[in-house]
This record gives sequence, C-alpha cells and structure tokens, in this order.
Amino acid sequence: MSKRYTITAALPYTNGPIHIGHLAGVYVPADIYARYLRMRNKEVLFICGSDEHGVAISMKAKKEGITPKEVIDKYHNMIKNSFDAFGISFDYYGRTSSDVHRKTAQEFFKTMHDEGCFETQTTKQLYDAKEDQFLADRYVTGTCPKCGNPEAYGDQCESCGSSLNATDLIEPKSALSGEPPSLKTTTHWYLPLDRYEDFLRSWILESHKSDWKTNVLGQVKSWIDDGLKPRAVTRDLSWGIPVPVEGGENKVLYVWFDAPIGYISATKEWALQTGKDWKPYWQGKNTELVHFIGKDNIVFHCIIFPSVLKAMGSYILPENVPANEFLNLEGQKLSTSKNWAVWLHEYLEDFPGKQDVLRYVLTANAPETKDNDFTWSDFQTRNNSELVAIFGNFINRVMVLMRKYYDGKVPVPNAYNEADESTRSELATAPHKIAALIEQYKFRAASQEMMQLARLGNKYLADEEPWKLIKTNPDRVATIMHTALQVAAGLAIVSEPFLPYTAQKLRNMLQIESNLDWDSLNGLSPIGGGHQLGEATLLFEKIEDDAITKQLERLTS
Ligand code: B3M
Ligand code: ZN
Repeated sequence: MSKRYTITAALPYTNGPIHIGHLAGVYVPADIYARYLRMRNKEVLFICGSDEHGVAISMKAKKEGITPKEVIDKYHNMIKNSFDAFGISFDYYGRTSSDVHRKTAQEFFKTMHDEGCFETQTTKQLYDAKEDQFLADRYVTGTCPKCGNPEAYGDQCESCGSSLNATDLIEPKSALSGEPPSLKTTTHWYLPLDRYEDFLRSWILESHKSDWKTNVLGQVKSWIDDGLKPRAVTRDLSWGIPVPVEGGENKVLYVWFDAPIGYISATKEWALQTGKDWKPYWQGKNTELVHFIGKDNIVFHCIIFPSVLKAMGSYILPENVPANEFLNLEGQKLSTSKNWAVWLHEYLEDFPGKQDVLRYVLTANAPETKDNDFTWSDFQTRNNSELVAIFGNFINRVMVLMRKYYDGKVPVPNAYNEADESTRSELATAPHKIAALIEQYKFRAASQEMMQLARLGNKYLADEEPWKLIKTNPDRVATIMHTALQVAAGLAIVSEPFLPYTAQKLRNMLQIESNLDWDSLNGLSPIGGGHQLGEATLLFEKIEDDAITKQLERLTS
C-alpha cells in the first residue's frame, strides 16, 4: 500500500496579520513539499488553521478595545486571504474556535485525565491584584533566566527560544498594569513530561538521529538533558476552551495544549466536508506525518505534543519536524510591535501579481540551517538577474523563436548531436536531483537546481545559435528548437512547487495543461512534434530601483 502524507503547517495566532518571516519559515517550505508530493501522485493532506486562543488574542483585544471574537474574526480572514493569494495550497484551513475543535480538545483532555495522565499541583502563581487576573504566558514579561533578554514572556523567550514558566522570569512585570505581580495560590493540571523522557530519548535522539535536522535535534537534546519537568496544561483565564472536568470551573486549556490538536480537528472538519475518514491520516501506520514549524515551536511539536499523542495511544508520531530558523529583515529581527516587517497584504498591494517572486526569494534564501537576512536589494537582484534574466529570458526566447519559425507548431527533431544529448540527459536528471533535495527538506538547494535547469536552457540556445542557422540548416534548427522546448516543459514541471503561478502560465503557454506529473520527463519527450503551443505571456518583469527605495523608506518611516 502506498504511503499517505499528513502535512501540517504551524497554526498562526490570529492576533495580527502575517509577514515574510512566517512565509519563509513555515508556509512556503510546507507548500513546496505538499505540491511536490501531489505531483508524485501521493495521497497528501495539507492542513493548517488559525490559532485563536491564548493570551496573545486577549491582549490584542484589550489593546484595540474590541472583543477577542472580533480580533480572531478579523485576523483569521486576513491571514486566510494572504495564504490564498500566495498559493499556499492547504487542503483545509480551520480555526481553533470551531465546535469540532473544542469537542476534540476536550476529549483529549478528558481521556488523559481519566487515564491518570495528569498530576495536579497547587502552587503560588503570579497575580495582578489590580486587574484581578492571574498572570500566565504573555500577561507577564521579565528577564529571561537563560539569555538575559529583558522582554521575555511568561511562557517563552522569543530571543533564545526557551520555553519558560512565568515564575522563572527575573523581575516579572504585569503586562496589564505594569506593576510587579503578587503571588496567589491556584491549582492546575500538569502533564508530567518526566514520564516521557525515555520514550522521547529513544524515539528522537536515537531513531531519528540521522534524518532530523541538526537544529531540531540540538534543541530536543538540550531540553531532555536539562531534565523534563511537569508542564501545566490549564490556565486561570477566561478566553479559551473550558476545562471539561470537575474543578475546572473558570479555567481553560493552555493554548499550547489545544493548538496542536487543532491539526486533528481540522482534519476531522475536512473529512466531514469531503466524505472521507479522518482516522487514517492520524492513526494509519503507513501515514507519514510531517510538521512544518519555526524554531520557537520545536519543544511543543517534538516534546509536548508527541507526549500527548503517545498518552492517547492510537496516534502516529511525526516522521519529521523540519523546523526552520528565523528570517531577519535588513539586518534586524522582524518585530510586529516595532512594525519592522514586510506584511503580506502590503506586499500584495505594492507588487500585485508578484507572489512567485517573493516565494522564490524566500526559498532561495530560506533560514534552513541558520537565521538569515531578507534585504530588498537581494530581492531585486534575485528577480532581475535570476527570474527575469535566466528563467524568463529562456522561456521568452523559446516562445518567440517558435512563433517566428514555426508559427508555434512544434517541429520534429532530426539526429541529436553531442550537445543535444548532453542537454537531454541533464534535463532527465534534473527532476531526480530536485526530488532528492525536496525529500531531505533542502528547499533552498532544490530551488537552485530548478534555476540551474533554466540556465541550462539559456546556455544551450546561446551555444547552438539557431537564429544563425535558420536559413542555411533548417533541419538542425528543428532539432535545437525541439530540444529547447523539452527543457521549457521540464521547467513547467519542476517549477510548480516553487513558483505555482508561473508554472501555470507556462503550462498554458506550452499547452500541456493536464497530462504532466513529476515523472513525465523520465526518458520521454513530453512535447511531441506537431504539438501546437499557446500564446506567450510575460512571466517576470524587471523591478526598478524606485520600487525598492520605496520599500526601504516605508520601513524606516
Ligand atoms: N500559534 C505559535 C506561533 O505562531 C503558535 C503555533 C501553533 S502550532 C500548533 O508561533
Ligand atoms: Zn532567552
């Protein structure tokens, strides 16, 4: 039986729009992977949705003077529109405020509770007496005990990625009143992660020591070596999913308990809509589960959620968690509060129709192994010197010459010479090289192999110079143009995961709409003699300096 893939992309918090960091770190790589597998005719379910609980949402509501529900509706729609516009091909985009999700998350909690998977602890927690509010998670900030970042949150330090307890913070301060908090006693349910240490050590650090990314293994190892401690999975808050057991009044599930379950509830909703069964996607032994996330989510996807899945018994564990590092912008950390970001909805206004350009730049420069920098000047160079000058130029030349010489009707080739043979064999190996890289989550390198194929086509035409031979040796020109067209068809195939809009345009131009999948290049000519090409359209256009200057000014204004 062939493998099935459940691909998840981290659920964005609906407390603001999304920016290039999200796209580069999570959604573009996940989409490349999903599109590639679909082209290999694999059974793929690509799932995401909005993360609508947690303190981040309540804080935003308070700040904007609206209700949490208004906040999540606003940003859910905005985020969903951005994903659609950028061609992120989710099979289902859910939201954690749905009924199915509430029920599913409560079932998880109740089952684990009834089976003795939790401990309760009564402790003194930070409390803002003025606001009558326990200060969990983002309601409290202070200095990170691990790296000294003075703006760490009560659940996490965004600077070093450490996951924290509010009481770990040095000099904590209420984010509501700005006051130093007092302490108040409360009781919560804890997931005793220490019980899962042996399982996690052998499952990740042994079984996956050679196929998981080193940045992921490194974080997991340091977590486990530090000693896993029980983590509270409930909170004294009003916004969230009510705790469904006795004693849970006025408490909600911790957002990081319910959010990953959101992948499963979204699958259930998708199954309801499509008349499918959700279970094989989460419980089938031949399903490969892959979580795409940013590095700040590693502990939740590699330690906490797998422990939950393990406790529940019948669930599969992720086969891989290819977390990315962070993307910076012009040398500085992306920051929502400082408005140091490129927002997707703004990009779309400034560069309409240029979604593939951003997808390409973010992939070619993806923060796969270390933090990376996005600069507008690199964006311009990648567009002008790669997409326009190499990819676009090659396709344009092929289309113009085909129209001029043959009125768009593909010629039958004659005998191949050495140059043709070597081009044809490089073309035949390109999909394999790209496939191998994508399967190892090396999307940067894969995108460069794709560009390499366009380079090959360009060089082939430049070397063979059909324009010099069309009068004297039309038989030779037929072979050259036929061969160049195969490269163009190859590009239409292998560019689909990276540049879906471009690939679609190219398929229209070449009139190869329906019949090509990834393996079409294996030995066969996808476009035969006599095939009629469609109309040429422009794939990419030059980006001028003033457009770049405008972006830089917008950033610093
Ligand atoms: N919403 C955190 C984040 O946006 C979180 C991811 C949830 S994935 C289950 O970084
Ligand atoms: Zn830190």
